[in-house]
Amino acid sequence: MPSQLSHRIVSLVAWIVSSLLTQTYGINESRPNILLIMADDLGYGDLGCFGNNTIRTPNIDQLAKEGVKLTQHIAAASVCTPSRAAFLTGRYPIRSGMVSQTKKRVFIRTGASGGLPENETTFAKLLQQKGYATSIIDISWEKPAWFIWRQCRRDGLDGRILAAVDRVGLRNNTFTYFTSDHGGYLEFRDGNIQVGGWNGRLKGGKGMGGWEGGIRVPGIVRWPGKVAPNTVLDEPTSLMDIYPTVAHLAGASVPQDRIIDGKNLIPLLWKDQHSEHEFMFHYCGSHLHAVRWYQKESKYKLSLLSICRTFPGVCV
Ligand SMILES: [Ca+2]
Repeated sequence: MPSQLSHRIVSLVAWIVSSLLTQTYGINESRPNILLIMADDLGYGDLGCFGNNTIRTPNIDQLAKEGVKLTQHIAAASVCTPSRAAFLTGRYPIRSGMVSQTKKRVFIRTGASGGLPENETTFAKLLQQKGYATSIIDISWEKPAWFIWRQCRRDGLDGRILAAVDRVGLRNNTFTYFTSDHGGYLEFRDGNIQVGGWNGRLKGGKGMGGWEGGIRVPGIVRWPGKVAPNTVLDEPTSLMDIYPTVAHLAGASVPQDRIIDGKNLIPLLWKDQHSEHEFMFHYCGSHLHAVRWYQKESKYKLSLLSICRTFPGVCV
């Protein structure tokens, strides 16, 4: 394992975009609090509610039971930096320049030069303009980490965040979302033990932009009284969809001077209709590796390149 990766192999990032200070900010009570939880490198098969029968993840399983499980939820990239940039901006990372022409595809440290261009507008900025208070919590810890212990620990942290929402009586007025930034890192091992996540039946993993194991991730939405509990949604959705979705919830408009690739999830969650994503593009760095075409009852995926290595930062 590259030593520079060791400091943040496991992390859980929670964006708490909150209207907790409703009176202070004058936010209409019809606008929900927004809690976004992103796990790092969590594979499609790492959760009980997504088919794992070895690792206990009762808190996230309960969240799924109380909300909608997105089974075709796709990250815009198969490594951290471009995936998170797309999540924050609602745009494919190639539009903002958050992709690499070289084999190095991630920023390892926040102090590195570069980063998200200043003319990009994150969803946090949109919501702040509508009076929301925003916050981000980054929970990281060092490896060791026996994989099952790590996943249970991660689930426990998720549970504490969700319990805190309950404790202050905000469960029913909080839009809660859970996902991972990309698929599990299959080659990350501690001796003979695989510690980098499991992508279930999906082929490929972290670093593989054209294969499902690299880009399809767990997705869960809970909004009591607003979205039906214990529901499974098989329509194609993207992490980029969160951008227009939370903008809609806050009554904000998305920028009109640029293309937003995400689609508002609310119509899909509220009505029995099809995804607005007709095409989804799957890149490895700046190279297009696959295209997903979805037309109502028909689903196709064209794989353009199948040679990929999963080692982070390398894509051929
Ligand atoms: Ca990651």
